[in-house]
Formats: sequence, structure tokens, C-alpha cells
Amino acid sequence: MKLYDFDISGNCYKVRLLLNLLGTDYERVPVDLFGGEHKTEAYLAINPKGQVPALADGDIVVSDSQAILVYLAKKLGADQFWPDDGLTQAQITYWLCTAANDVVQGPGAARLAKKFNFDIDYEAAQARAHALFAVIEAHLQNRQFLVGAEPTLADIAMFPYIGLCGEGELSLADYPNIQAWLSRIKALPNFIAMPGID
Ligand SMILES: N[C@@H](CCC(=O)N[C@@H](CS)C(=O)NCC(=O)O)C(=O)O
Repeated sequence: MKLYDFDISGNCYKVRLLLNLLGTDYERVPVDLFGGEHKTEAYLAINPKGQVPALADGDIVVSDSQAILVYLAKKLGADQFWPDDGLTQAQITYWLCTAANDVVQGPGAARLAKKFNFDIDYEAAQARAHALFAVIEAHLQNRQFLVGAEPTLADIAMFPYIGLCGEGELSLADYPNIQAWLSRIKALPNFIAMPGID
């Protein structure tokens, strides 16, 4: 399998993290986002949205980090991360959607503003981030992971941009449950780091 990848992308990192946790070999294909490679004809043939990550598995191409996580969990038989029952999958999907929406608009946007100088309304991103943190903090009361007693795709999808929130100058000081959850994920066997998360 080939992962079209950008090292400082949290969306790419969540795919690398799952692959590593599962001990799966794959080929990393770096895509130079700063150089505009993701908008070239060659890359648009892989993902017409011109975004990373994308995963090629033979002739199959899957784009969007959340979709790739589901594909990999099914393909690699990682039932712990994507259990085979409808209610649990719905609960995990709630967090996959949260990762693709609220996380992007909150901690993701704050990071783009502060670390990469994007022209983004930082105060709005900060407010969205803290509203989201309050929801997660309450949800993690008496829970080890976001869904069930073991890590699932929900945790993998939510982890990167919350783990990177310091780069958006967002503090987790008021959220001890989130801090403990981040530490639990970092303690998983085969955990890997990325720039900004050690
Ligand atoms: N929902 C997508 C978002 C992907 C995304 O926004 N990727 C960024 C890098 S983190 C990107 O490729 N940005 C370039 C662009 O949108 O032009 C996912 O989760 O994979």
C-alpha cells in the first residue's frame, strides 16, 4: 500500500498512526504541499480534491483520512478499532464526523492561524476549540477512551489536532480528562510521533 503523505499534516499522521499501531508495512509517498504538488495533474488523478492523505492499495484509491481509517481497519481485520456492530460503529462515526468538522474548525484552524499564518479568524477558532474541548472533557469523565474500554478509530481520528493544539496556542490546562486521554494514546504499543507531538 502507498500512502500519499505530508509529514506535518495531522490528517496524514492519523493514518500513519493506525498503520503503525497495527504493525503494517506501507510505502510513504511524500507530497510537497508547500510546492503545490497536490494541485498537479498527476496528483489530481489520484485525488481530484487535491488533498492528502490518499491511500493506494493496488488499483483501489481511498481518500479522506476518516475513510482511510475505516478501509484499513476492515482490510487488516482490526476489529478492536472498528468493531462489527452497528451501534458501536455509529458511536465511532460520531467522532469521525467530529474530527472532520468541529476539530478542523476549532483546534485545526487555530493551528493554521498561529503556526502557518493563515488568514483565519483566530478568536472564532479559539472559541470553537474550547466549546469542543468542554464536550470531550465531559464525555471522558469515567471513560478511558472515546468509545468503549479500548482504543478505536474514534481515538485515532480525534487525537492528532488535539495533541497539536499547543501549536495553535490553545491550552489544555482546564481539561485534565483530555490530558489523561492523550497520555493513554501515547502509551499504546507501537505509538509513533509526528512533528509537534512527541
Ligand atoms: N477531510 C480530509 C481533509 C484533508 C485535508 O484538508 N488535507 C490537507 C492537509 S491536512 C490538504 O491536503 N490541504 C490542501 C488543500 O486542501 O488544498 C481528510 O480528513 O483527509
